[in-house]
Amino acid sequence: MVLIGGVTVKRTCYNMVMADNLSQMLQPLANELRKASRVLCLTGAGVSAESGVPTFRDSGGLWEGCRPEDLATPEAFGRDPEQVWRFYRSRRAKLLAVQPNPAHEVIARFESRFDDFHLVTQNVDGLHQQAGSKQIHCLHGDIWIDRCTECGFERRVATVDEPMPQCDRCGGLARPGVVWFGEMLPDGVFERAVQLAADAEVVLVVGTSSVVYPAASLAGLAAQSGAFVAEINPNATAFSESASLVIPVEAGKSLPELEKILDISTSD
Ligand code: BV8
Ligand code: ZN
Repeated sequence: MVLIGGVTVKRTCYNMVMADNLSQMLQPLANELRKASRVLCLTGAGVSAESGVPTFRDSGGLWEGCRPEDLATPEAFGRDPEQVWRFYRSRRAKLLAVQPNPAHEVIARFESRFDDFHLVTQNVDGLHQQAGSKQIHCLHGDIWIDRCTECGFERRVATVDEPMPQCDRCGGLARPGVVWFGEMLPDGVFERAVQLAADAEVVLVVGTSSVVYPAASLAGLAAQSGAFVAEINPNATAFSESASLVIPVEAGKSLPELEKILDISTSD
């Protein structure tokens, strides 16, 4: 059974639930947030979708027509660095033309609304940082970092000019500063995220298909630790049945509405 917007429905009719209004669906989440100090937001590519950034697995997504193993693994880079850089350069070029959307902006403002708010993101696009999020933990790195494959030297870039960037320090070939499949996550980041998930009172899981591990284990850990876990995603995911509440509405619509509800109650 899945609780959607306060209505318990069998999973089979998940997509048929027509919520009479978004505000009513969000009430249980708003009630939990009003009482909470420790709030965690876990995001994936879907939070950037309304900025015009393609997700990975939706139709028209980044993986459509290609295999992650051919573009997002150390082996792929070793085999054909030129092809991998073409993939990342085209993503950087798209990102230069987009802005954070209202979902990123609400999440950034939540930092000052709750005593202890943290954002853990799988995204590498930098849009949360552009929207002002500071309490941010990046599980999969940053697409705007070039990291030398020889000496490890890192530099932040803001343009897309060099086809195969060379290290400023040793001239070695650079790679994008992201975590590829089969690679460990940056030291300590996941461990910190586990602690935040275990301690959180309320967790918002926004815009992720919950298929990539270990990131996808965080929402379940929070639920098992007693947190109220709300999933904000127009589609069912691998986590939906474990959520305390599912809001089947885009993040760019549901998060501003949630903030409005919380503002009303604080102004009462
Ligand atoms: C690891 C960065 C330990 C780069 C990414 C065999 C060998 C080795 C490892 C494994 C193995 N088998 C499994 C694994 C683990 C593997 C894994 O999980 N594989 C999966 C495919 C099964 N994980 C790893 O390898 C990780 N490392 O395990 O290290 C280790 C090491 C060695 C050996 C053993 C263990 C590293 C994984 C990191 C991969 N890097 N990206 C880059 O960006 O190019 S993955 C990439 O996909 C993202 O970073 C993200 O993490 C992941 C999932 O994507 P999502 O963000 O969820 O996006 P998606 O498109 O899937 O979904 C979007 C969602 O948004 C949808 O649900 C949609 O409905 C929703 N949506 C759309 N619009 C909206 C919306 N929601 C709200 N509002 C909207 N408007
Ligand atoms: Zn170097």
